[in-house]
Amino acid sequence: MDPSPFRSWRYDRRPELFEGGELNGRLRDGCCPQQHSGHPHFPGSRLTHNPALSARVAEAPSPKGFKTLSSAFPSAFPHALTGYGWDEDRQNEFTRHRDAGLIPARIVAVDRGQADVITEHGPLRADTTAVASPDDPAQAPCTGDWAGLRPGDQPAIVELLPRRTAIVRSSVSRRAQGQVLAANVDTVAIVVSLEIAVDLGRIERQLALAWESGARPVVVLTKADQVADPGIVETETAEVADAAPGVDVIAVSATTGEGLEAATAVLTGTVVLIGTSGAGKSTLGNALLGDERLATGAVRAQDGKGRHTTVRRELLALPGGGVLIDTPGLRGVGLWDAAEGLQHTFAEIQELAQECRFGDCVHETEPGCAVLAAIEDGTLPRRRLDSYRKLRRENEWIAARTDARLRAERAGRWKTIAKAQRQAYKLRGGRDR
Ligand SMILES: Nc1nc2c(ncn2[C@@H]2O[C@H](COP(=O)(O)OP(=O)(O)OP(=O)(O)O)[C@@H](O)[C@H]2O)c(=O)[nH]1
Ligand SMILES: [Mg+2]
Ligand SMILES: [Zn+2]
Repeated sequence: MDPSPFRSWRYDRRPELFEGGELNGRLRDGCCPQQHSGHPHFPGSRLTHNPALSARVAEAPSPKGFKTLSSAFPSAFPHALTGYGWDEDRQNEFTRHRDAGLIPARIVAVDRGQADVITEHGPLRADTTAVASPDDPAQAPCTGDWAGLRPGDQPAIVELLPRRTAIVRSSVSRRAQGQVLAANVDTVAIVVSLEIAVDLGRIERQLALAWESGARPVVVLTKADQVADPGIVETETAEVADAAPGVDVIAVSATTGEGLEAATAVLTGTVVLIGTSGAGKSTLGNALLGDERLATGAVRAQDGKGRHTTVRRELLALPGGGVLIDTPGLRGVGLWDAAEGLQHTFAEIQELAQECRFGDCVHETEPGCAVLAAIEDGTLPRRRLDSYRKLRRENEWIAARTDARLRAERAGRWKTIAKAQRQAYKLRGGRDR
């Protein structure tokens, strides 16, 4: 066995490669073979990699089989909404709605029965009653959705176009349901503050969610100016990069401007900012927008936590193309059917597992286990395997819970049918044998 097949993923710690200009240059040179097309990718400036291994992962189909998106919105397609991600496929998809008198609209923000949307005639507020989905929040209109809007005195959204990607987490309610955080996203920026100790497990959880969505994750470490020693920023970036194979990890400071050029280069298409309250999402958003459009708020002095300043998801056009979705701070992120997302998140463990002697190895005590051997020789941190196990267990638990609910619902339906049959039988005088 190759002594450390996943060493290839390790972050290149050379500080000179960490400058935005260098990163930009490398990206333009085509070091990233996928050109940020929604696949895992390997910008030459940040990761040293084993080409064979990278190619295998890079060629993996997008999680969930979602159609992958182009890195920037196609500018050649002439349409008033091109800057918002409208493209030729969408245009073709929309023909029948256009014939029915509808116009395309992208949902900017949703609140009780209404949505702010952007259309070819500019921004509008529209009714969403026709597309409400009280029983399944995952089907309800969401920021980033493309919709068919009936124009007029009382504009109304009457159709939702199929989503190409969707970030889904399990809802906080007791019913096991998926909740969509944002739709039709190309890049998920996982925003993490360097001001407080970095929680790798939480980043891995968000990476699983992001990969599962079909979009491309990027980790942005904010407030680099708050870390006194630049060496620490470098070490933390390297640590996070080790926990995020195939993902760009960029340290930024909205105060000094450090890393913002690099961030702009990789945050392309429809970008959603996710992370805990106070991580600096809206501040980063303002830096990318070049304008103080988003409200920001101070964090608590004692623990560095935010005060949930952003209260609704909102979509804004970025000056260099693409759009930005800012979101309220996540209190917790429950996984939702994220099996494939977990495989991407723990890609090096999947690679190692292929070398295990037994196909069904669970990497606990089996002889010839390549995963345990990697832990033994120090190339795989034990924490990674523990984190993978924990998240996989959680994912299986939520999946089982969902199945149980579906089974119960089905049983409920059968009960209703059986009851109706019994009533019909009674009406016929009990002679139906
Ligand atoms: N020094 C420094 N402070 C920052 C930086 N980025 C954000 N902050 C501060 O961190 C605090 C929280 O920033 P926000 O942008 O409001 O955080 P958020 O993630 O949007 O928080 P919620 O909207 O509550 O989810 C604010 O006081 C910002 O000024 C940075 O790069 N450097
Ligand atoms: Mg905010
Ligand atoms: Zn094994």
